[in-house]
Amino acid sequence: MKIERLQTLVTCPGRNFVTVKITTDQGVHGLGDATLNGRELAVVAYLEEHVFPCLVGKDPRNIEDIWQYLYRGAYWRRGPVTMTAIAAIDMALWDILGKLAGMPVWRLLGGKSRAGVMVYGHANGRDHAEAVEAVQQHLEQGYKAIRVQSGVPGMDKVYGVGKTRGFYEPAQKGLPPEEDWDTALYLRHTPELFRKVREAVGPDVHLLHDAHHRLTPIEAAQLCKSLEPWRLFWVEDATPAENQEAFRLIRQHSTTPLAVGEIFNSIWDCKDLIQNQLVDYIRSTIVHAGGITHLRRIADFAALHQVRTGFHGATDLSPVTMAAAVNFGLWVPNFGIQELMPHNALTDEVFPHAYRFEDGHLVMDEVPGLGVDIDETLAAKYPYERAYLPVARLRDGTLWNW
Ligand code: CS2
Ligand code: MG
Repeated sequence: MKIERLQTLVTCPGRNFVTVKITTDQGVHGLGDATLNGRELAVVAYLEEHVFPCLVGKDPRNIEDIWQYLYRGAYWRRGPVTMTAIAAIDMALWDILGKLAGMPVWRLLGGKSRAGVMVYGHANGRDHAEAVEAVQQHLEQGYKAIRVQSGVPGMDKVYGVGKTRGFYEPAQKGLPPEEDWDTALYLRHTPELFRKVREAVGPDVHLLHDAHHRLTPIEAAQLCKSLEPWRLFWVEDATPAENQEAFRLIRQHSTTPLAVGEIFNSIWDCKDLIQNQLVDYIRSTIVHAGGITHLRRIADFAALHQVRTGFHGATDLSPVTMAAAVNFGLWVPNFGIQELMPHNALTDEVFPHAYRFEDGHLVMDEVPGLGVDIDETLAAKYPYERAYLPVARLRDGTLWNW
């Protein structure tokens, strides 16, 4: 059996997605997500110009060898573009293998460890009252875990709060929008948000929050300590993680659980965080961290240190990644939680899939492969439109972490 054709399918049903389609000489095809929000065409070029020519004729069942070939063979290792490209190929090969075996990928990985994958939804509001209301709406929809973000008086835009109620898509067409950030205001108002939410929902609902890389280590320690009375499930991206050691300072001041990793692209980005117990959940995703093959290594390493998975699941990860994440989440023994920002209806139409939301979890029918496909005719109706994530500046104009 040989790889006969490799394609990138770029579509924009409300936001850009890049999908790899690999077809074998026996007509079996597999899909992989190659979407890197704001840098989509860099991955397309990496795949089409440098990866695809090397893979034609290879046996698609040799997933590990192809992974090593793309990782070591490039000479230049790691980075979001490279590891997203490798991830897309890897996902597509697992999809093909499942179809050949007549099994879902979760069964190839080792079968089900749970019936469904607990997810957390995004409740956000322009002020605390709207945020509390959004949390209650998510409870009515059946969510057991809810991320809560709100506006901050004195700041016109804050991460995680959409212009319109509910749906929040950070990438915007045109050049990167610029947003202000004021850490002091955020630190002053966030504990009060969670006092109100906890008061409204009681002790049993899992509440999460994303600080989105905005704080210095000591500011992150202050935030996490101030949130302890409201017993969060986690605070995410409390401080930028290039310096993994920075999390030790947070740990010295707070027992609020920590999650990090959605922008990581290899085990090397999180090795020290995991082995030193500096985090509780690892958020690296299948689409940005080298695919199922590499995420399996990260998850197994994390399991040795009682760190659990908490994979990223924003709208800029396509239903192909979400299908792979549900397969992975059904199997992985040290599962923690899966993020779910539902895609818009058109995206779900472009990418028909077998996972569905049920009682706060994602469940999946037993279908061969990843359980997702792409309607190429419909996808072609929505061409790529350049879009960027915003940038943030402090009040004095300093370029900061968005
Ligand atoms: C966020 C993401 O979902 C999250 O936790 O951090 O929405 C992130 O801002 C986007 O995925 C960036 O593309
Ligand atoms: Mg995040």
